[in-house]
Amino acid sequence: MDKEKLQPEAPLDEHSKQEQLSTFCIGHDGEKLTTNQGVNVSHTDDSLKAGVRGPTLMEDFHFREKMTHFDHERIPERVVHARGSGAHGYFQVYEPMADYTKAKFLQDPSVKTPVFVRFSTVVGSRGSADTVRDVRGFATKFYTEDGNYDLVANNIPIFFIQDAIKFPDIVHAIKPEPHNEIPQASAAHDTFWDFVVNTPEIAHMIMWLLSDRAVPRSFRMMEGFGVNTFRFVNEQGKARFIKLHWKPLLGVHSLAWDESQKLAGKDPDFHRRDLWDAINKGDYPEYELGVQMIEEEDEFNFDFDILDPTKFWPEEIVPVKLIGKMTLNRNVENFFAETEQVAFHAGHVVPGIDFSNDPLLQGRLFSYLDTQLIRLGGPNFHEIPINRPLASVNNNQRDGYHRMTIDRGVVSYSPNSLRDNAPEPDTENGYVHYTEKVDGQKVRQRSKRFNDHYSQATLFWNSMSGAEKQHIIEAFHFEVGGVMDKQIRQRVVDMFNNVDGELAVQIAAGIGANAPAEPGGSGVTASSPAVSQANTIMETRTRKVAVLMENGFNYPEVTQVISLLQNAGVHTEVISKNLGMLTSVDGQQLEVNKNYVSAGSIMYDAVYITGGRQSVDTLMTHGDALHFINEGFKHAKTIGATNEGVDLLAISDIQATTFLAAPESQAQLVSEMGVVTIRNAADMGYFTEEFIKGIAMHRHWSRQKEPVPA
Ligand code: HDE
Repeated sequence: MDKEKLQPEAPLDEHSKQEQLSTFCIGHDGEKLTTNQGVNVSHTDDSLKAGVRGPTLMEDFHFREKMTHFDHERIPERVVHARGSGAHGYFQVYEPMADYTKAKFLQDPSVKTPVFVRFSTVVGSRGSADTVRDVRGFATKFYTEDGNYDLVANNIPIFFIQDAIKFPDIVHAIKPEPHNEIPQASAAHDTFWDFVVNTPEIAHMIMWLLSDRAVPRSFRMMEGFGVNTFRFVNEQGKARFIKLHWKPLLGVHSLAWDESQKLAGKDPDFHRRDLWDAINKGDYPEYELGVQMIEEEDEFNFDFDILDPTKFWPEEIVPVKLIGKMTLNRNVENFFAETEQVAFHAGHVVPGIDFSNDPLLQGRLFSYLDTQLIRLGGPNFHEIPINRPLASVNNNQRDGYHRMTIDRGVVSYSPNSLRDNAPEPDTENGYVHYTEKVDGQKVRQRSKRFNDHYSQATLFWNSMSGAEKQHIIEAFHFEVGGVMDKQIRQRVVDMFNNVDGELAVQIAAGIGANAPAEPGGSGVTASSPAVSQANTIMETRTRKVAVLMENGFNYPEVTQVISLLQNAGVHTEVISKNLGMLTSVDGQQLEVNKNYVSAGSIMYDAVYITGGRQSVDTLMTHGDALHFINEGFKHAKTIGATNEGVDLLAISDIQATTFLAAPESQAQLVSEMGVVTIRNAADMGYFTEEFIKGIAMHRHWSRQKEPVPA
């Protein structure tokens, strides 16, 4: 009898998926051009014609094939999360998790389980900009020895709605309006806010969506949240409710809203490029996997329903246990083959991970498979290389569009005797659904325990720093400012008065609406410090500094600063009016990385102006250099200048609101809200140390930036 396996079983390691993928890779180097039938082609620049000016002939099979293939090159983009960026890596658990789950990839700290991650925006089309205000997707496929496990997460821990049946409605409301397909990748329009004011359960998610979380600095600097409640089940069959989280080692950081809008024009691929470049440089993004666990018997011991996806479990109440780390260390070979064709599914689980009755999750379980059938053209998408498990696949499923496997033998049914009943169910290690007791009437209703829509929205608001609150208010002004219907605008104010009275007053002021008649609020006074980005990890590693200079710069000065920055893991780029080489006072040369036309302060975390009389005198005549400084200051970035470089800050608009080192000061460092200057100094050590501290703080939101134009 035929007992061959479809895939050989080999010990799984970090490289297993790469090895499997490489069997499908083709380079074409040094090869002759052929048709898809392998026939060599002699000429591809002219079609076959009847006479040099005559009509093209149907007989030209090369032309027909080339054109037909081209005509069919596109597949439907994802209905949501269309724009994405992928990367490979591996995951390692810190210690065996057997007490909680039997999932094999969570047992052995020496095993590196291969993973593929796809980050995405939700609303925009495939070609939309990366930096728009939106939720970010953070989907991870673990190729485990027990089969594929997908953790299909977002960078916000809760969701817009409580029941998946509302998903088509919310997506229709937020997508561009159907009559004119405006606006692209934006919630700032009538249909979305019309849906909002008619859907109280959305209030909490709107608070997160209008917060800094929705404009991340980098995919490398955002959290991931599985959102839905799942279960861990151990070998003894004991289950616990869980929520899974990714925690970036670089902390959680965001762009300024003005910056993200400008980046959408200057570099629409900002996040994609950032991820790609970081991996190429060896700055591998790392995230710890965290789990929150609730015992089954504690299911009803919280003042929120643990199955309600519009609620998070505050870390202060349910601590996050960090159980492993993921490292992304390899870019894709081919975007379409990997990032576009990867198919995630919230229902791809392995033994040890199980579902809950969260009504949003239940609906997701249907949607993901269904959407892949249309997007990837049939039921065999699991055979596409990026989707193939490393565990062997054996079953009696057959045929269908694009079937790759050649199933041997005559048996494709069970039970059978012709093949000893193979492939046979694995009664020992096969997946067994958790035996949860379910009892109820068939009803189209929602639990009353899901009815509190404002308490956690207030909790979130209470947890924000002053700057974060200000950003939320400004985001309301922008988003609701884009709504034409004045009634809807007024209803937004009234709705968010349920969250916080002062918030509602502030929203009203910016959108031409009336402040609420009655002071509002939900009565919640508690906060959850863990959700504020003011309390995140502050890091310098992988940050980017723009160094502004021209001919006649001070070589020892700038090279000392650059090398000290590099030691702290900070990258630098030299920006000047023109590309090419710049010559220092003492005849040394440095290459320019970008000119003002191709770069902008928005692409960097900090700006540094180095000394050298001639260099700074030239910079002082460049409006672009002054704009660079004003804009960087406005976006609360760290700004540093040494020696003559301080003169440039002194004629920029920032001098009105900040202290700078005075011309006569002798090597005295002045550091104020992220503006770091020193004059008459030869050693840059002290300056750079302070400059690095400023960069580590990410942004200096509390500085006085209102009067500075940019
Ligand atoms: Fe998704 N979601 N979703 N979603 N989702 C899709 O599947 C859906 C939800 C998430 O990079 C679709 O392959 C329903 C929550 C990510 O390929 C679709 C509901 C969370 C991605 C779908 C939700 C997510 C998707 C579209 C219940 C965070 C991108 C294309 C209301 C935990 C995966 C596709 C990738 C993609 C349905 C809610 C995350 C249509 C019905 C909650 C990261 O199947």
